[in-house]
Amino acid sequence: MSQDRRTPTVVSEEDVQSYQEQGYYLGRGVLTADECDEIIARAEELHARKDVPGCFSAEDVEDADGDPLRAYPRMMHPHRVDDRCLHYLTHPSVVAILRDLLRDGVTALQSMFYWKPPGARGQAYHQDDFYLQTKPDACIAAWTALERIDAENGALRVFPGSHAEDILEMLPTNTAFSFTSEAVTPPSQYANTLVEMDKGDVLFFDGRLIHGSLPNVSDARFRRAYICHYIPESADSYNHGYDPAIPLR
Ligand SMILES: O=C(O)CCC(=O)C(=O)O
Repeated sequence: MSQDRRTPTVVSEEDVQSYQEQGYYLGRGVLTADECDEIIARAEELHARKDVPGCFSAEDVEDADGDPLRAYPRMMHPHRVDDRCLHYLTHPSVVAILRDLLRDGVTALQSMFYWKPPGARGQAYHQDDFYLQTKPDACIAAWTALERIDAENGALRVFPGSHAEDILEMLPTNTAFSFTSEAVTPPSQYANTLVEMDKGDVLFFDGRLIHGSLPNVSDARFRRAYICHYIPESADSYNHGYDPAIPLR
């Protein structure tokens, strides 16, 4: 964890301490309903234009073969093709909380939009820094609920305190339940907790926190989320496959 170089401005000292101990902080009502609706509208436009490079093809969407995630694949880095998605990656309310939790400046590395339509599989347990490889301190996720999210439509499960672990081995997992094919086995001392969220809530979590998501078992509810990753300004190294990085100070 970084030295305490900054005094928190929007998050209480208790909440910063809890983030350091538990590995996550749930910010309630960080974005307004209108802001969430704007992100969804931008995603709908990109999806209609099939205009997020490398994410999905017209054939996938038109010939989904019963897989809701082929019709509605996650979109990677929409901020690179859409100015409003860039705005939300760098949203002042989100960045202020990130700075408080990290007690450092931040650099944005990634945005993703998940539709998670009815019937979609979840994502198996993992640690984000398996991918982002941030050192010496972890990256941080800002995971925004764009609508009500609960056990039925595929909420996140996190293992409080598990960010104390190093990066764990990823092993093959059951792809009937997860759209990713590898997972970590959470050490037995950690219990998981379901994170229910309302529209506009943002879950901030440490890149070493073990987490994953449930399948969406609802009949008709999507579970749309805007998911962004950042690294501390003081990071010595990270996976440069995520460049170009956007320093936010
Ligand atoms: O939103 C989800 O279903 C899982 C997302 C996740 O675990 C991640 O982005 O690291």
